[in-house]
Amino acid sequence: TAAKQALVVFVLGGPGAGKGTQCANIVRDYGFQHLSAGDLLRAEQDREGSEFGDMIKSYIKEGQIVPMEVTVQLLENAMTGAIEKDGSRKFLIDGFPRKMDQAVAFEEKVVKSRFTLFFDLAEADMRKRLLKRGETSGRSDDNEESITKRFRTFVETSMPVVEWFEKDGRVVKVDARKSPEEVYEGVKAAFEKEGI
Ligand code: UP5
Ligand code: MG
Repeated sequence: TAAKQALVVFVLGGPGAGKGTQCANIVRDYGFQHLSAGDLLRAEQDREGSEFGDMIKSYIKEGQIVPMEVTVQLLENAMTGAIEKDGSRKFLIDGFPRKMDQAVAFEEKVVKSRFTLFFDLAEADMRKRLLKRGETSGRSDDNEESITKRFRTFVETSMPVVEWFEKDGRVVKVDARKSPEEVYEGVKAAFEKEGI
């Protein structure tokens, strides 16, 4: 597919680590397209006539990873759409891959990522951010019970993906504890290190 020629950076980190917030900065300054797997799944969940709506809804509330066929297809469609529409070739893929099978399938079927930008933050801080956002976000998974489940999935299922990329020398970690502006300084340093 056309996506084979794309430059892909995976953006990972625990729930609420600040992936979406920092992706907006990168889009503004580096001309990347931002594709959030979670946003694509939430849009598919709400799309009239989707055969996956109910399934996605329950996976998200339970903090589980939606079967990869669905997510990989949504991402591939979004990439090809953007490439056809305006010739985009640089993509930030936010919140994906978060399970080993997705990582392997995407890199085999779609394109190999250049590197993974990883936002490092302690669970207590992530929880605080998510509960605060939950006051207004309307997200079905921004509540104590779902947050706890999301953390468990992150540790058990998603961290192994990061460790696997790390063994391959393709992870750059950014300290996500400070203010958004300070965290972004770390992001810029990471992009510089990667020659982007
Ligand atoms: N905030 C941000 N930066 C801050 C800072 N430096 N200091 C203080 N506050 C900061 O930020 C979270 C909140 O913190 C915001 O209120 C922000 O203002 C503040 P945000 O940038 O939104 O963090 P992010 O890491 O994007 O958090 P998000 O909740 O989106 O992460 P998740 O990874 O949990 O959510 P996602 O949407 O990626 O996935 C949701 C669910 O979809 C998953 O649990 C799963 O069920 C499903 N999913 C799949 O099944 N498969 C996939 O491949 C992907 C998702
Ligand atoms: Mg997000």
